[in-house]
Amino acid sequence: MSKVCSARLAISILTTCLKIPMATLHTKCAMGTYPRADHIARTVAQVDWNVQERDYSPVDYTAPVILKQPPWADKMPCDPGFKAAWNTLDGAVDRRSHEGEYTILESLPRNPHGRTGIVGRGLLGRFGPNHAADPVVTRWKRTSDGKKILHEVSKLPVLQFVSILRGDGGGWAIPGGMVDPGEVVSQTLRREFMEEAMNSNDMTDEQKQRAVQQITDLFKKGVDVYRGYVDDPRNTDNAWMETVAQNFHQDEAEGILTELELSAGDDAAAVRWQDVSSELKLYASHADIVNKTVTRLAAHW
Ligand code: RP5
Repeated sequence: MSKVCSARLAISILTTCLKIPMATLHTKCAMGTYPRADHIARTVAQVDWNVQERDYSPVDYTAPVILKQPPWADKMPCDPGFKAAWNTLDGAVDRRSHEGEYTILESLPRNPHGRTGIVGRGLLGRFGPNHAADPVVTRWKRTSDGKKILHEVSKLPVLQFVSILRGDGGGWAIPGGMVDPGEVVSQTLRREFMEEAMNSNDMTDEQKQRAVQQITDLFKKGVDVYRGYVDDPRNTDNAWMETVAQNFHQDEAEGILTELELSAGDDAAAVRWQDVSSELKLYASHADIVNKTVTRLAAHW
């Protein structure tokens, strides 16, 4: 096999491994009421755009916070100043999707994973993909004398990851956040972890310097575990979340994680090391992302 062919094969195997099964990827954003807007209910009989749903009448909803046109959001389509270059890097705004090219219908992007019961942007700032980054920081669960704890049934080592309680009522989650225009994902991963899981915004200069050093060391060895669509309850037919999730696993030998001083900050209401298993109930499709990490590290699930 030529070098080019084997490189292509490796990329395609990697991309397949990074995917989450379609069935679990579009559930939370296709049912129930919209976050922070109980009066907005989703009614979706057929998620798949290829299956006709004659009576499909999605609610048009863009949250008041977005209607105020904050700098991080697109203008309203009716605004003469609104213009966007879809499926490409549009100035500093990345409008490309990890899922491939998305369809434009009536001048607006269409959710590549199907119907959501809502048109407009809901709580999301951008039409099309809204890019986030999720740091999955893990360690092995250990006894007080340092031995790895094996699960009594699976006999596999139990993993722990740093999770935050979202301040918006969304529950426990990976401490991820939005990629700012022009920001590279590696920066977002560090920034969000430091803000949400270490409360870096309230640190003294000296504390911050120490934390930056720790995180720089730990985040040197990130491994991609997922990139693509997120089953985020804020998704709509025209706006959706996508993420790049990387695993930062620290083995005891290097000792950095044991010293991490976790403290909830920014949008997080609490932070903790959480045992990983199939019982995990996390925000959006974060449990699937953690599961990718479990597979990578051959941990208990
Ligand atoms: C999720 O929303 C992403 O996976 C990421 O964790 C998060 C980003 O949104 P905010 O936490 O900034 O609201 O879809």
